[in-house]
Amino acid sequence: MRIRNNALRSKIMSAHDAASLIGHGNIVGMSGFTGSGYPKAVPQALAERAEAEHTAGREFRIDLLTGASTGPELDGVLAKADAIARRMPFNTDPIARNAINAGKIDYLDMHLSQLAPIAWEGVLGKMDVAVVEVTAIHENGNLVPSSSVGNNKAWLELADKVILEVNSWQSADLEGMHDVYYGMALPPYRVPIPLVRADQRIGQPHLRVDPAKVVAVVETDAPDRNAPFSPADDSALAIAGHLLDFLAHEVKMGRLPESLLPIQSGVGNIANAVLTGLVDGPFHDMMAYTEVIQDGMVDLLDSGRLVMASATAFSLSPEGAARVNADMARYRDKMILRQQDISNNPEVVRRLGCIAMNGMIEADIYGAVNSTRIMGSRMQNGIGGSGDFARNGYVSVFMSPSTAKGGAISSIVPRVSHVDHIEQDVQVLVTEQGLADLRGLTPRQRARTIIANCAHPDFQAMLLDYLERAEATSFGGYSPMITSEALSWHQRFIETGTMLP
Ligand code: 0RQ
Repeated sequence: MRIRNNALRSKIMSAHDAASLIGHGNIVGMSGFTGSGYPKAVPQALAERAEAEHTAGREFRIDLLTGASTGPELDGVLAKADAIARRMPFNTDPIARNAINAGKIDYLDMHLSQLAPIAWEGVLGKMDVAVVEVTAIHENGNLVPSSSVGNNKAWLELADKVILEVNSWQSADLEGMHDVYYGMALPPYRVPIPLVRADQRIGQPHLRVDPAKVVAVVETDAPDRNAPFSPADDSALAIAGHLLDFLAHEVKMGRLPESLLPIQSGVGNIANAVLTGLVDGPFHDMMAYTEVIQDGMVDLLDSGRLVMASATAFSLSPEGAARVNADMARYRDKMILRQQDISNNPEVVRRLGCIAMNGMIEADIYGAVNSTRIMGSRMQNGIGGSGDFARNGYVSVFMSPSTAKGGAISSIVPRVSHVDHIEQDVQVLVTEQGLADLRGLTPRQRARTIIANCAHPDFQAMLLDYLERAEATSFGGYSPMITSEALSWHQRFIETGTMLP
């Protein structure tokens, strides 16, 4: 039996009835991080309710806060029903993305470590309702978290009302994998987080909730819905190869131990190719201190090369989820899921010295990185955790194929069209063409290195020509720039569909 507390058992109701407890204009905190651990029934019932209200000529929209991206049964259905007024901190859902770019959803793209503290500060308004998926409820009312922890601790504490979804699809053996830390406070009462190793537990395996706040318990049996796994292409394999050579070189130079330092890795097929490459690499006794556990991370654990993965959520393909669920009792000893204000905490990332490895949309010749806005204006996903790790990591790596849209776009440009990561936060750039180690280089040296090592041959001469003319004519000589031309490649793409002349 998953719901073992009698008082909470008496609150079991349908998703439809639970959704009726959420009102128009409410600020709602929901669970969910990269397609795992999000509520699956109440958001769908809420979307139906919003549609009915709209048909009746009444307004119905909520402010929606989560951990990160969720699934089609949450962001997708609510965006389709035009039920989201304000959304934060991260989204990957295509329907919600279109609404964000059409100006129909007010979207706040935020560092994932910062949402819980900012919510605690009170600047976002009073949270009305939390809707949180859990694996089970204990006799004493403690909650066994599900496949993500995200911001659930904060939402359970901040919301006036709590709706719990108890999902029996989640493995009961998840119990014991989580580490929820109750020592966080706002300044001036903030104290050091006592976490000095990635494999350390500093909290407790359960979430607490005030039972008096729980207004509904909904039973579900539905899978997390993550994108299926796409195998690594040649470009991803080449990027992984360059990065693994770099790490081996750093070990040889004595700048990294043979076990490396705790790795952080984004999602997508490049990240997976890097993790798969590490399976065959020379490194051993590695640990991960990261946001998400993806398929490649599970391969790395199974290989024995990785001994512990600390994250806030799973981000597994359907096959990956089935594989981990079938063997959860074994994985429980090799994985720790923490709340995201710990998994992504700048203090901890800096202390542990994480190797941050993230994807990007584009970088400029000086190494500033755009992770979020296509052509400077169209939101793709969001900064996610990349900023939490990039600024505070021991080494900060950004990776991308050197071109996009079939070669029409160069990922290395004179000037990025939007800045997420300033040049000081970007130490290594990698494309399939090669790797640029930018540490210790001046802007002019960075530009030469990036153009030589990372740019696609179709764009290399154009970039060099721009740099040389900038060096000759720029207003200032520190990071030479032709202001009237800096974004001309983007403008050409917008007008003609290609950055090529
Ligand atoms: O668009 O699908 O319309 O063709 O951008 O690009 O190649 O699928 O790349 O999935 O690795 O995502 C930066 C978005 C890369 C991701 C980003 C277009 C391209 C495609 C996606 P289409 P790909 P990936 C840890 C840390 C921020 C969050 C983060 C991201 C689409 O890595 O969201 O790091 N990062 N989190 O065609 C125009 C370019 C382009 C371009 C790609 N230069 N110009 N369009 N595209 N490059 C993980 C978490 O936070 C959980």
